[in-house]
Amino acid sequence: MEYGPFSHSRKMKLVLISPKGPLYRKRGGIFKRSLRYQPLTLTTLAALTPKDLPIDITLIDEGISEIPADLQADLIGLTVITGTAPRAYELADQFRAKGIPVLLGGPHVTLLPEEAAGHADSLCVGYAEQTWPQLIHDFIAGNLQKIYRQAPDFDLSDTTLPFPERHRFNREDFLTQAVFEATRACAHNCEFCVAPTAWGRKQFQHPVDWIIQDIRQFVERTGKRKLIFVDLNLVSDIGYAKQLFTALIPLKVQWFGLSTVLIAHNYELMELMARSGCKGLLLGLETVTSGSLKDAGKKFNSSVNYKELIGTLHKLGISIQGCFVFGLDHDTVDTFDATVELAIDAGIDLPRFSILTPFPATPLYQRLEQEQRILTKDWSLYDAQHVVFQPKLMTVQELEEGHERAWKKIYQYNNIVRRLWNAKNFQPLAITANLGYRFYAHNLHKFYTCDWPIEHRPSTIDVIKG
Ligand code: B12
Ligand code: SF4
Repeated sequence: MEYGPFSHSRKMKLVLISPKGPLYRKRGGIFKRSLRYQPLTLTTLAALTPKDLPIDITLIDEGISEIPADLQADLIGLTVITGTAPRAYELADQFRAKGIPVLLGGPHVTLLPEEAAGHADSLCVGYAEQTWPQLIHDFIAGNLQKIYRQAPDFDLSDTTLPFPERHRFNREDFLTQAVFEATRACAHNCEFCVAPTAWGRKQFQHPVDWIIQDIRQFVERTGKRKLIFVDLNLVSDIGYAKQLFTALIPLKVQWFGLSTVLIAHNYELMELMARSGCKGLLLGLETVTSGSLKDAGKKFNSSVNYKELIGTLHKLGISIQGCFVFGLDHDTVDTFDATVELAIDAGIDLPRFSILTPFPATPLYQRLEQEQRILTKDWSLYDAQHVVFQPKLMTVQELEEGHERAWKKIYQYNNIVRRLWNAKNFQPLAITANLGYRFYAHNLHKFYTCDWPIEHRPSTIDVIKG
């Protein structure tokens, strides 16, 4: 559909939506509203919207609130990850049928623009810091292009970039508003990871002064000093990480973030991290199976003794959310119990298990497709909790059941106690978080039930026989 120039006789109504994901497919969702943290994507896009134009912006996180049936909008933007793509397309088709132009952006659109194009008036591929203001100007001028692509030389070094407009959401609706991002993308190249495929391996870094100013203003406005960094790998560039951590010290904040286990090789950095206020780290431990790390293109993890690293971080006052993935090519039915044992023995404060997911366009997806092991392209099942490919040394059923069993076992009361005892972590926050995850573990099957009966899914033997 073609759209003419936007009339300036009234304010333009722009609505930005984060569609609900698989976790929320069941009415009410698995988590209470207050257990979700505020999405940074929408507040970032709101901030980037040109301020010289009369635009009224509404943000909707469908994970916590319904989209009004009578939603009025001149333009709607949807952010799309693979698991939410079917829902995003459904919404986009409905809005377009009512004559409202729709824009799609986000990781899934960046991975599969040709597919997304069938559901949108325009696409934003890659990061939108430069393209979004242009897109809005073009729309108002009646000159909307079909696709806006991140320029090859794009980076985040512009010190005049606006800070995310977190205040646009109701603070009470979220566990926290204190969501920050200093860097994007990661220098590594793990076979299953979306980041290198979608955005390349370049280091995208906001200037340290920029992120510090964003945090300072937030602390002054809200009085809150507990922050989350959503950066995929905060220590991807050690020089940058050191500058950032040093600059955080005077702010006296406490923060939680993500890192690779390679931090084990740099005690000075771990110590600086702790002094800067780090209280929790999410570590991609991935697997205990020898051979699987190589399968995942993550051999660098094998240089680290997980138990020692976790012990060191605990001594520095840093709790660990340890993430494991099941279904790599060397994994067998024995992998589940072995992983649970390691998590208990190492005293991982909060273990998380996912099922290996070949997100489209990643090297893993391409390899499995070549090996004819992709079992479904129903993207709503690409949520890291369903088996969508044929595992090598297990059946689909064994992988799905083993994953669920591992969740239940690691969050049995006795195992929570053993882990936290080994971690010497008796803080109320750790206990509450474990009880929350215990609830999740025991309800996993209810919330992730899919319409693909397990008895109809192929087994290893079927697939190998072809
Ligand atoms: C924070 C986060 C979450 C939060 C999200 C909730 C929240 N309230 O924030 C939580 C922890 C709940 C989460 C959960 C999951 N996540 Co997540 N998450 C992230 C993370 C780390 C940061 C996202 C973010 O805020 N970035 C900052 C913003 C500013 O960047 P951005 O979103 O990319 O947006 C920019 C551009 O992409 C573009 N853009 C984005 N959308 C749009 C829309 C329009 C219209 C336009 C114009 C532009 C545009 O403009 C922005 C500015 O440049 C990303 C990794 C990453 N760094 O991107 C993974 C990531 C998005 N998650 C991922 C996954 C897989 C999941 C889970 C399935 C994992 C799981 N095991 O459960 C679940 C599914 C959740 C669901 N909805 O169903 C994958 C998505 C892969 C894919 N192809 O789908 C990512 C990319 C991580 C990865 N490396 O694989 N996640
Ligand atoms: S280290 Fe983490 S963020 Fe980086 S490519 Fe590997 S999985 Fe992705």
